[in-house]
Amino acid sequence: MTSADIDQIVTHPVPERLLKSPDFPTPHVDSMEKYKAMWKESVEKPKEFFGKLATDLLSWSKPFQTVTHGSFEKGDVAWFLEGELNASYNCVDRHALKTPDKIAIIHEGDEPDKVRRITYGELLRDVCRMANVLKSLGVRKGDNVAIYMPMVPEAIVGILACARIGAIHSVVFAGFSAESLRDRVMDSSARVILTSDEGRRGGKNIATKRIVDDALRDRETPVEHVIVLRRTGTPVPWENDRDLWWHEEVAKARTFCSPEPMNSEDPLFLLYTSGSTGAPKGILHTTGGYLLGAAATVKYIFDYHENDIFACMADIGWVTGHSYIVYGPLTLGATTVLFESTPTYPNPSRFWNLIEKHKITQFYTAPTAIRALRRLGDEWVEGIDLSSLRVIGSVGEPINPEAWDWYNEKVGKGKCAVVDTYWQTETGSIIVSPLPGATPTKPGSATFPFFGIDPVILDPTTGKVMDVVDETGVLAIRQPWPSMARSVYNNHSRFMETYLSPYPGYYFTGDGASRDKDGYIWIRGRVDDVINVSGHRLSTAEIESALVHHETVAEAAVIGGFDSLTGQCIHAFVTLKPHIEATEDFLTKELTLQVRKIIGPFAAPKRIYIVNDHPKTRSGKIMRRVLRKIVDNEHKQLGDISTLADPSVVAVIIEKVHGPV
Ligand code: 6R9
Repeated sequence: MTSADIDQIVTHPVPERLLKSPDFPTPHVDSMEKYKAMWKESVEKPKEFFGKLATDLLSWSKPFQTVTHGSFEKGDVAWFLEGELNASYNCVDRHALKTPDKIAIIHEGDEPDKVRRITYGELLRDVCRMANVLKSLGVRKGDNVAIYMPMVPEAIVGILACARIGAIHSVVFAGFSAESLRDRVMDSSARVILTSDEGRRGGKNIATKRIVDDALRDRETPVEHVIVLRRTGTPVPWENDRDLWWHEEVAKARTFCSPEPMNSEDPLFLLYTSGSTGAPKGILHTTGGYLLGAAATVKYIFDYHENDIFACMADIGWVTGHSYIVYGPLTLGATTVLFESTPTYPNPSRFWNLIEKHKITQFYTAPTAIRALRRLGDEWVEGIDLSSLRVIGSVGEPINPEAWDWYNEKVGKGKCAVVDTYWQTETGSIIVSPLPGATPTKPGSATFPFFGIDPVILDPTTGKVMDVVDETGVLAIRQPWPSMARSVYNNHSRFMETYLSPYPGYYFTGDGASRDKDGYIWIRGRVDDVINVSGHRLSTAEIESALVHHETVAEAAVIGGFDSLTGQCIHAFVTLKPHIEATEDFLTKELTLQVRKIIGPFAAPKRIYIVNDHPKTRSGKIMRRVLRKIVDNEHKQLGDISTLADPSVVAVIIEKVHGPV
């Protein structure tokens, strides 16, 4: 969007209904003045602000003395230093003790009539049992456990059981291939994997256990045990000295396990994510700060009140699932919805029926789902009672104003707060977003920083703060906040190089952004080699490496092109080794399979072009910028290509992509 486009955008005031209706609770922050005052205090007096918030929202078994310590320069950020707490105690016990019969999890199964409701009392027993199973297998504080599971309540039980005994969980999205799973298991030295016989999604069975078996086959791995949940009952191969049935093990276990007191800075989990270069990074989050960020954002950004039904549609394999299905809502004692299916199964009314059936108050999904449902037609959302909703959220990629308007009008009926929430795996929780009762919104803008976040837009070359309206620079954060990642697992120097060294004194997000004349922040997408397909974060380097692993491929260049449904899509340009005799059709199929096998189905390129050569500089660097312009139909404005070693390559590639001119 250009600045002229931004000027056309209509500003939406806070919906009257949220502020005035006797049927709704008063928002926690109900005016822009209040937000501004709170934000100012949070960045100017973080010790007071977060010290109080951490005492209000979390239960500590030993109080902290020092609220915040360390700096970006030194890379030694720490929060609530001497404090001790346990995340599972905060998410389960304290609510189970007070309101054991309150529903903690509503599980909406793949088939709409399969609903399970789990109370806090039941959750406590289940978590304790699993924690005891892990202990009986020798898992101790600081050990790693991998979780490769479908969207079933036991996945949450597994996560919280790890947290209870101080084991570090590493959830791997169940769409990742065996090879990706193996890489993550090896990097994190996981001793145990939690999985299921199969998963169910959109009416289909997914062979979860088989992928785990493949990941562990023929290699020395650190994995001693695989605990298998029976989800579908389909028979699966079994390794007697390694595999254990979940139901058999928990049946033997005691129903109480005391929570391990953890230092605020003890690791809570790892979550692997893609960056511009190299292998995926195990982003490390610690206990106190992370939990506070997750809980505080549910409270303020989703304006959570007791008795709300909170529904986040993400997968638990992504950070959004961690913070907004599990840790945020459960820390506050909320009822959280766990959705096993897809937005279109058995038909495109599924989300809306879900809201109506469970009287959901906060609903959180991704722009790609909103765009897909909008395309399928309004009839799927009309006539369904969505009046329980107060806040509807979007996350994962920039939301285009058309999709925002549709979401606001058709789903929110113009009466809900729409929160476009910007954040990352590394930030732990939302860092830029409107607040429902306070912020007038502009479709496409994530608006203003959350408490404790002091964002700046830097000139990418000089690293100086840009105080210019509507000019895009790189988004950086000026001071530490509680839920930021502390490190990359076993690779702190990579953490420093990626986030803290590029612009000394700042945390670098990797996203481009601008501010408009009213101070609203507009996120412009990644400035590095990360591609965002349907909100899934992929690195060009990873896909290229999967392609060149194929025996026919000499070199590969991968770029993100524009896609009206998925935001971006993957285009791969591949050169072959000499004397390859296969047809293009055969090869493109082969190479697609190759990427699916090495990374996972969601990383498959939309188009693969077999080319004779890449546009390269004289020093041999592939100019991806040129490929990007060709794919996005901007090859008339290629800019300066005089540095290319062989400019004639460009015409050949244009013809390949767009056909003969
Ligand atoms: C939470 C999550 C992070 C990247 C991030 C940015 C993009 C996320 C966004 C958004 C524009 C939003 N992103 N939310 N861009 N507006 N509201 O998605 O984490 O998977 O680590 O991806 O996603 O590019 O840098 P993660």
